[in-house]
Amino acid sequence: MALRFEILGRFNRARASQLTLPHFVCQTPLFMPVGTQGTIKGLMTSQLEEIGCQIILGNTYHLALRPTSEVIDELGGLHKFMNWTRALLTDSGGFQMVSLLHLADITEKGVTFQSPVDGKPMLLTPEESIEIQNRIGADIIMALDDVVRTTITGPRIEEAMYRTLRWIDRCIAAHKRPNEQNLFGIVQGGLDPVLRDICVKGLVDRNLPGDICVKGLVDRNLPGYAIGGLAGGEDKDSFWRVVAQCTAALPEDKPRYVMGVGYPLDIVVCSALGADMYDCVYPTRTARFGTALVPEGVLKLKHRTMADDTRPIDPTCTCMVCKNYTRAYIHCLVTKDAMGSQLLSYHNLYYMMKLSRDLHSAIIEGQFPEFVRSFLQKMFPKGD
Ligand code: PRF
Ligand code: ZN
Repeated sequence: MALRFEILGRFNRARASQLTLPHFVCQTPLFMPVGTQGTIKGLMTSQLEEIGCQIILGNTYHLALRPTSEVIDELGGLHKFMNWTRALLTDSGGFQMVSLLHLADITEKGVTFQSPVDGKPMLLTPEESIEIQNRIGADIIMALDDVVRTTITGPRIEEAMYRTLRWIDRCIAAHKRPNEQNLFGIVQGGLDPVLRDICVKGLVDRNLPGDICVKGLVDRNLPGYAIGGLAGGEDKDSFWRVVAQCTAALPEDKPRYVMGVGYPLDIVVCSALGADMYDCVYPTRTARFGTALVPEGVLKLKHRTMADDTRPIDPTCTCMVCKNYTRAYIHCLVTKDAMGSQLLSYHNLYYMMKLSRDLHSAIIEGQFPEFVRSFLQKMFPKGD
């Protein structure tokens, strides 16, 4: 196994851990910024280090189209290609195809889609997704899963959950680098507690191939688990209920990753429920639309009241942007110059990394309830 997961502190169900990956030692709870094309839009890797990013995401689907996994492999892997020495995680590609290309079609073989490059039909199988991810070389790779919207109902949800379980076996069999890369399984099952339960149990039963497994002595289970299929428009109550159910059923000694979650409030709640890792385009995407994340919620830099505001984005923030620039300056740049979204992305990721660090230390220091109370108080001062 290419991972060590040590729990350093707990508060009820919340955990703070040290996650040792081949390229970096990470502290959880942890937000992972998303870089689709081998970059976090607008930021250099040296800035990501400065911000405190520990692990970032790449997408198999985007990287496989351009520059292609063969090119990345030839150039020495994604770490070298993008000049990033810390940890990387790649998503398997199916979710991106289904969410971006509505033409994607899922069969038992895999996900079929029309290539955006030349319009030809292409098929991504579980084996191919893993082969590509083995070539890209990230520290954590994700199983190909069958993702359906949580807002649909009917037999399709059950079909997708069982298919995800069948595909994990094909992913495990195809994985050629289990000592260098960690394959995470993904829990599906929509909002149905029975389906979620079957999926968690099914994944926990899966073993990586290896030497004779003496029960209790050699751990051949998957190195980590993700909770998928959420953050797609379901109500918060259902979302938190599924996360609570899955975290309660997943093994204590493995990292738990809630996919596609990136609102600060959701990260705080999911961490209280025992989740450890998160990813989302939200902080960087919202930055490109002129929105900054602040303890009170969000600050819209496009708003005309910003035009002569000489304060930093967040007077309590210690980031490079808040130390050096005014709201008035960013207001002036936003939508007119790329520098506007770069400065906002920098601040927003700094905010997410500080939130991760604060959660980690609050749990370790036994101050988690106080931290949550103060976080909620700032975000909802009227108590609503
Ligand atoms: N599966 C995969 N990637 C994902 C998700 C998922 O369910 C989500 C949740 N909607 C975000 N990214 N493979
Ligand atoms: Zn700042």
